[in-house]
Amino acid sequence: MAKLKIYGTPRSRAFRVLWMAKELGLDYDSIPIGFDTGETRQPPYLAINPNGHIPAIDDDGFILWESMAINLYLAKKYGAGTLYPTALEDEARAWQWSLWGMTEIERNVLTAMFNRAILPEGQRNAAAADAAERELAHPLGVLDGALAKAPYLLGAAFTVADLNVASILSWARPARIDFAPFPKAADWLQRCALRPAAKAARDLQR
Ligand SMILES: N[C@@H](CCC(=O)N[C@@H](CS)C(=O)NCC(=O)O)C(=O)O
Repeated sequence: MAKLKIYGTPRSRAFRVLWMAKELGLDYDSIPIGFDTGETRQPPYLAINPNGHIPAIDDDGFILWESMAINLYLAKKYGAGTLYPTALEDEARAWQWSLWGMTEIERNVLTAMFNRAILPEGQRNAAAADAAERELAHPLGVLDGALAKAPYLLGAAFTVADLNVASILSWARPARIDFAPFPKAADWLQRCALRPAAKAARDLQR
């Protein structure tokens, strides 16, 4: 059986998959394709992900792209009963939170991060960042409400649902999103970020 390959530099959404691989203790090869080098648009990589985006994985010949789908797959294959829930309803809620992170949170966190931290100062749009942060108030309130009821999104234990949402929200710090109105979400995000596997994945970014 060939070793799992994870495509994408750790300083990209591949971070999410590397965090999952670390949580699961997987043995993998990292292929640190960059998003700013043109490699994602070259034929060898387009054969892996025709969208030209990272991350993607090759799990013994099985190719998969889209960060949330990859993490749900890896968690189910290698972490059933721990990182991946066994009850049908909990599995559905893991999908719910993962899709929610991508559709309700990701774009606005990214907009705030680019306009507050990534773009050269002269190209930043402070109004766009502020508008994105205002848009985030409602979904972050939803997250805070869920975490007022239980320590983690599916209940007592950290699962793929937490990893997927927290990995998207790992951009909230450089985006300087104010979490003061969302104390439960802030506490949860910190607990997720302090996990040894999260730290190990962050170390790959240095
Ligand atoms: N929805 C995709 C988005 C992937 C994506 O846009 N990745 C960026 C890097 S974080 C990328 O590949 N950019 C380079 C490009 O589009 O050529 C996912 O979550 O996997």
